[in-house]
Amino acid sequence: MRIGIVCYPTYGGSGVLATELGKALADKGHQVHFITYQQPVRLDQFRSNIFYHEVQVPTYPLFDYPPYESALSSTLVDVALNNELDLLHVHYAIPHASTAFMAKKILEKRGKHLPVITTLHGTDITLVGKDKTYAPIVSFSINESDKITAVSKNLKQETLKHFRIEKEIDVVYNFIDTKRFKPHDHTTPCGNTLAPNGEKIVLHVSNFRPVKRPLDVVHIFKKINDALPSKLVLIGDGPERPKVENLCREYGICNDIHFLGKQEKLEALMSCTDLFLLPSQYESFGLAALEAMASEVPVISSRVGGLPEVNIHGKTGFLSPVGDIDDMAKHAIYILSDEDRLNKFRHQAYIHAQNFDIHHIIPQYEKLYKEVLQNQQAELLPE
Ligand code: GMT
Repeated sequence: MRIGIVCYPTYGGSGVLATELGKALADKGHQVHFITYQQPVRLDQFRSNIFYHEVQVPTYPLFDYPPYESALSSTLVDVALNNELDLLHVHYAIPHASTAFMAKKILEKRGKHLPVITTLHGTDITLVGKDKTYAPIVSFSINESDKITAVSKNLKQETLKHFRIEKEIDVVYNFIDTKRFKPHDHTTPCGNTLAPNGEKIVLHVSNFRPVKRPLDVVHIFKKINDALPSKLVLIGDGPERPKVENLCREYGICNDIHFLGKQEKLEALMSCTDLFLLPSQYESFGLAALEAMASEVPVISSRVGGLPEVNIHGKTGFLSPVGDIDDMAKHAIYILSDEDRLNKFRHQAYIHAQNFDIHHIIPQYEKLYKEVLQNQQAELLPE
């Protein structure tokens, strides 16, 4: 198949997922065309069957807001025609689903039918999408998609709760490449560098937006650090980071915290970690938690959104109410304070993560693609 993929090219989970999906489809022989405003972060090296089309957004003195959606729609039309795309798979509803709809309509006028699959990722529904500024276009463009998928059962329910959706939503879970994110390797040098005296290493990875509650991470770590020798590794960057740094200073624990900023080779760092913290206000799924679990790292998270579908309480880690720092710290100390217990949680996290192996999930997307193409052929046949 010739597949167009539209996503945010930045460090967010939806862009990561879309890029990994495209790479896996290309490895299976599909021709994959990424259409984004910059090269997706995980599209970092040459691979056959992958093409990248940059969306150019011309500016003009009249524009306070350059019309990105128009530029994207026009690029989609151009790429679809010139590369004979069979379908378009857009990730994150805003503005990708509505721009895809516009492109589809333009293409219809030119005699080309281009089915659109929309994958909902999270805040495109739960935060931004349901804001009344965007809600009408979100619900319209979701309903106009030929297939809709959500990355967890919870996100499907949230979508049905907030929007009048007239179509079936298929749940297709996020996935990980278990060859890339794999078990703890005690010989990796990063452990020695980050924790030279054998301290336990606690990790948090996010874009440091308020929804991730990164301040809770520091509060939880302070309690862990009071109980046992430990280091906190923070990966990512975003608006809450200055507050996080201030809190470390207030607590006087900056020497035990490593701010590593944005990192591309996450797997190397995850593999030398002992525990992953994700105390978010909401997560439709929590891809970073799954990557940690596949690396044999147990997870302490909030009990919210799709996290209970990923992190199994008492097995792969623990879940606590949002903001319950004491409970999260208690669970973290429980896991970290006993080596046998830690190893048991590690193993259970690893085993559960295998359910989300890329090889189980890619065929589910391929099946949906085949369905939309068959439906389209059936619609085009004369009665
Ligand atoms: O919605 C966002 O926060 C952005 C989005 C992203 O691009 O990172 O994250 C969402 O999609 C990820 C991939 O499907 C999920 O793993 C995240 O849980 C989800 N984030 C939220 O729901 C807050």
